[in-house]
Amino acid sequence: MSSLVPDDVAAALDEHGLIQRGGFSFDERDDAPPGRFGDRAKSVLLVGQAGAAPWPHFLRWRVRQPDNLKNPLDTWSREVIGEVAMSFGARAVSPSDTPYLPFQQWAMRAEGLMPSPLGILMHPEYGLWHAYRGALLFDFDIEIGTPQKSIHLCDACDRKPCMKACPADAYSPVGFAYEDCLGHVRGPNGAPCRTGGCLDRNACPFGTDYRYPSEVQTFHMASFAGLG
Ligand code: B12
Repeated sequence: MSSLVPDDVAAALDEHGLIQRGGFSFDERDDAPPGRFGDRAKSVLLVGQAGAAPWPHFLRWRVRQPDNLKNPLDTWSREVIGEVAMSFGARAVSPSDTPYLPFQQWAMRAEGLMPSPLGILMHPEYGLWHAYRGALLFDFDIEIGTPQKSIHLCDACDRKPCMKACPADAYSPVGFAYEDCLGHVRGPNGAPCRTGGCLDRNACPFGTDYRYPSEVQTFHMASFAGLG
């Protein structure tokens, strides 16, 4: 298959503020999800965002939707990525599809990323300010280079401020204390998290040019904490 496919996909995604986040061909050992016609997919191309670039595109779409629409960002992502998938003969999947697909494992393989102490993958340029909005599953191999091994910024970060800013100490080396985080965010002292986003994530010194604006952080926190 043409090596132009990923570039063409990238151009189509760009119209929505989305970017192509690398990809790979599944090998025999992979538990590959079904492709467009139900057989095991041959390859995957990840779709995501750097910083809050899709936000204005999402907002323009949002004003035309009912106010009470559930999971609007997921709905928008499925709609636009679904259209791109269709025009390239792929099947679109979402990070919210259940059973959950291993998006972070795919991303580590596609872009050579490693997890930060928070569980969010650390990107050498975007820091913690990036995410995945979907993936395209192809029934053929795509020609896409193996990612270069990038430096893992957390290795050189001695102070680890991301482990010290949370008032509920929700992130620790043993994992993420989901209930403690939720209790704090929803509680009387949770206003800074509700309006400014996760304090630990914001304490990271890397990729700050890509930090989501507070409007976007408020939106994500409301959806995470069921406040919307
Ligand atoms: C369920 C889920 C959660 C759960 C539980 C996480 C968990 N313990 O696994 C909860 C609700 C706690 C959660 C929270 C958040 N999540 Co979340 N989550 C997911 C989801 C939908 C499924 C995870 C899963 O089980 N995958 C299936 C397994 C088989 O795949 P995997 O690749 O092996 O999964 C890895 C993760 O589970 C990871 N992991 C384990 N514990 C935790 C904890 C956190 C906080 C994170 C981020 C990852 C993580 O380790 C696994 C092995 O590599 C993924 C999307 C996806 N499909 O993966 C997003 C995902 C991992 N989350 C993401 C994010 C950004 C968050 C938040 C930081 C922000 C937000 N969405 O509001 C919050 C943290 C809250 C805060 N303080 O801000 C991003 C991470 C992007 C990145 N750059 O790496 C993902 C990929 C969604 C996306 N659209 O991009 N999440």
